[in-house]
Amino acid sequence: MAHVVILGAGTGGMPAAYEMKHALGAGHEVTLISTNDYFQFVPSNPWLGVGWSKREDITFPIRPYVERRGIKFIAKNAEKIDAEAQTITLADGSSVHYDYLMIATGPRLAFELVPGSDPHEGPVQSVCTTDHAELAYGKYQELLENPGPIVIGAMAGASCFGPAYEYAMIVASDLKKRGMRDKVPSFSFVTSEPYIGHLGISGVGDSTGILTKGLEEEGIKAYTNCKVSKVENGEMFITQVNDKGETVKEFTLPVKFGMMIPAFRGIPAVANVEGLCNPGGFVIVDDNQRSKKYSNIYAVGIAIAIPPVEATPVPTGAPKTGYMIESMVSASVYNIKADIEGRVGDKTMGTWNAVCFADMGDRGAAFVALPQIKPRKVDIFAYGRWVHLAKVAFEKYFIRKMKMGVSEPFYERVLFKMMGITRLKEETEVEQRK
Ligand code: FAD
Ligand code: DCQ
Repeated sequence: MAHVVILGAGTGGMPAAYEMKHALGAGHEVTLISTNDYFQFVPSNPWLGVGWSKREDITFPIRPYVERRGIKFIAKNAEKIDAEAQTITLADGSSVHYDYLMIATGPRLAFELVPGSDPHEGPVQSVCTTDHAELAYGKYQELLENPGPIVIGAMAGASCFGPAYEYAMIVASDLKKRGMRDKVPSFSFVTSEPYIGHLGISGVGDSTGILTKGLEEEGIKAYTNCKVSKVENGEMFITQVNDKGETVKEFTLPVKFGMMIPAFRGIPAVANVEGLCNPGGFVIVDDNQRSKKYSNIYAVGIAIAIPPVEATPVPTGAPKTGYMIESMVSASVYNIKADIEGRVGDKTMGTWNAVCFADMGDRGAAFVALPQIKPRKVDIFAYGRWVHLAKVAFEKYFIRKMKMGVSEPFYERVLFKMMGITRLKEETEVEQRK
């Protein structure tokens, strides 16, 4: 009997636990370990940051749902992984032995790279977690009482740009609804991207045109190729570079309320494993999601190292979006099962299709970028009210799916296949990844 441990119960880990248990059945043991005892639907966190959603709308307790499916659940932070001994030490000093480990620990938010940018320290907030988004909402309410300049955007080294645009647009939309847009003296969008709509993937469809127009219509002034060096006494210190990376301007922007997506790094317990990770603490995996160093460790989601789509003047990374993560999960589950069953050489790879919904207020943007690196077979950026409605529906659908304990229902597979999007290479062209 093999024991598979899935570390991290987020967008990757939660469906991974269900899929792994479903694949292995009663003959093997699956344990899910995660810091918090609740699941959060991360893509909806920006909504909490303006009070459009509440914690209870997008979170639920993990234990009853996974236990019903025969998965063991431990709500504790993993402090250390001993890859040689195959054990994980938890926050209370207890340890868990694994035969296979799937790492799905997501990002560590690297606020320390920009002094003064920690949401607990100053005006710059985060919407990356439910806790942070609630804190941001508190600060936003203070802004509504006493309006001042707003700065939203993404730090140097960020890879997840969608939520920066989302949050800028929903804050603008909320201010308008409250009749307060004109009380805000300045509203800026400061990003490390070389141009608006780059999104860490060299743009997709007309993302540049649509997002540039969207920011303009909301009266948000955009600054690209920017590196924020610190936030101090209500000022954001910014260095702007040209396409060669040479400094062209150093300036400050006043900020009463801000939200900047930080650079991500790997979480400490994973980053500290000898030979497992790149310098950023992201797990180095092969085409089959397996660690290049430890053959019984797999990794999915933000926790893995993927190269940037292109080098940019201010460093940026490539995003890892939901569908791509689910494709990594399906591939890992397949490969772990094949390995447990001794089917040597039987392995598969995820398609890593970049498909995403982003909400922009009463409208939204959806993109499909296959593959992530140009030239692409599919390159669509769609904008409209239907995307806003689709994202709202997707949140309900995903949360329901995570309670029911299914990872990719039949109709979902059919629907995606109609759009030419699949999770595993057998079902589509391998070179989509290449
Ligand atoms: P996470 O979902 O972050 O899960 C990691 C889990 O590991 C967490 O539960 C965490 O508590 C746990 N963990 C961490 N450290 C430990 C430890 N030491 N021990 C035990 N457990 C640990 N993608 C889209 O496709 N569409 C979107 O609209 C979208 N919106 C996004 C909005 C925001 C604000 C952000 C930040 C990202 C968004 N993404 C979106 C990108 C991506 O889909 C999400 O970041 C996604 O949650 C990443 O999944 P993950 O499983 O890698 O990590
Ligand atoms: O898992 C997903 C997820 O949560 C992390 C999202 O965040 C909201 C997503 O957007 C997945 C799978 C998605 C993708 C949802 C399907 C988008 C389909 C877009 C079709 C566009 C055609 C132009």
